[in-house]
Amino acid sequence: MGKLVALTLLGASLALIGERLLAFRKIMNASLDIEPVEPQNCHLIEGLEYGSEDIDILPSGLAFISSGLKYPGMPNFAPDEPGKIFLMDLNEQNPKAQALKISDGFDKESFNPHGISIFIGKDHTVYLYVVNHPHMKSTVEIFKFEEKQPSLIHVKTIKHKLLTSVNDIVVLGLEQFYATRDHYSTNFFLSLLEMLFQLRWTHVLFYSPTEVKVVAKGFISANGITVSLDQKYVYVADVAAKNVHVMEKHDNWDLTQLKVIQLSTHVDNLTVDPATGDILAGCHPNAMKLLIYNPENPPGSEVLRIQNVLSEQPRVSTVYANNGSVLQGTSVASTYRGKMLIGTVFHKALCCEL
Ligand SMILES: [Ca+2]
Ligand SMILES: [Ca+2]
Repeated sequence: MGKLVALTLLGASLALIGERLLAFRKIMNASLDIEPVEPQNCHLIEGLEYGSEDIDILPSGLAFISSGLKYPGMPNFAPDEPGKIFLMDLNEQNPKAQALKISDGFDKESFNPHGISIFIGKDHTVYLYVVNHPHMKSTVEIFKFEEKQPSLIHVKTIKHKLLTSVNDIVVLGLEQFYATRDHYSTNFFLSLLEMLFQLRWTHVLFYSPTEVKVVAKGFISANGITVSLDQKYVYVADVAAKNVHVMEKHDNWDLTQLKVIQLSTHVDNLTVDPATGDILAGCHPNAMKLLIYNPENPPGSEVLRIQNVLSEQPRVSTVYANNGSVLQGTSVASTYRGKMLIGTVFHKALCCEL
């Protein structure tokens, strides 16, 4: 009798896992064809061969790019190379990417940069905040940007027990930021189960030296985060739920959800077009191909523009789409004066005219 029960339970578990795997393939858009969309004059950026996961651009047109992310389950073609931050001047006719020198006293060997966010101080000092995963932990590194001899001076490492599995940040004060957590479990296989069963266990955190708190919950995998031009609204991408949450920011830093913009693609990092306030979303149209990487059939790329974010019916349009023949695994797109810089998790970066 015991064996019968065990067999029944085993059969039921296998059936459940089988059903979940089929559902998961569907959720991950495993067999999706991509209609190409290409703006004018796109060219690949030299020097950014191993990813350009997140991009943030100064009002002057200088772009910071995080490169070389090592992330469990994702391909990485330079596993022994430390990550870097690159700089590009988008005012140049043919902008090139240059790796920024980082000051001594910071462990560059274990640098594993992920989401980034610029903060400009009252005295116009430029700071770059970087989500770092040294030895697969999560910290937030604060760097001061020296423009004359372009370099990053390491200012501080922020660690906190709640700063776990951090994906992206948006900085709104000298040491005040929102951070997304992309997995609840720190074990890779358990975190895959979270995705498989679509568990809404991740959140957005507010960090300051005096207060650290969860300000929004219920995401399957909270990923990119950014703020509206007037800093009244915070936009959060849930990569596994394929949507963007529009949240209202309150004086005590709490967030309340205004709406969810449902998409049909896996949304990674978000930026805001400084000219229009539109959201630009770097997306993974067929995320299954990211997890099971095959160079013969690589993951594609997609960039969406979301206009009239606060209106009843925001307008969503595709500004870039490629099946992976040019660009694989888009994670971000950021604009400056008619130029769009598109970054990827582990592949190259592309600059296009809009
Ligand atoms: Ca970011
Ligand atoms: Ca991300």
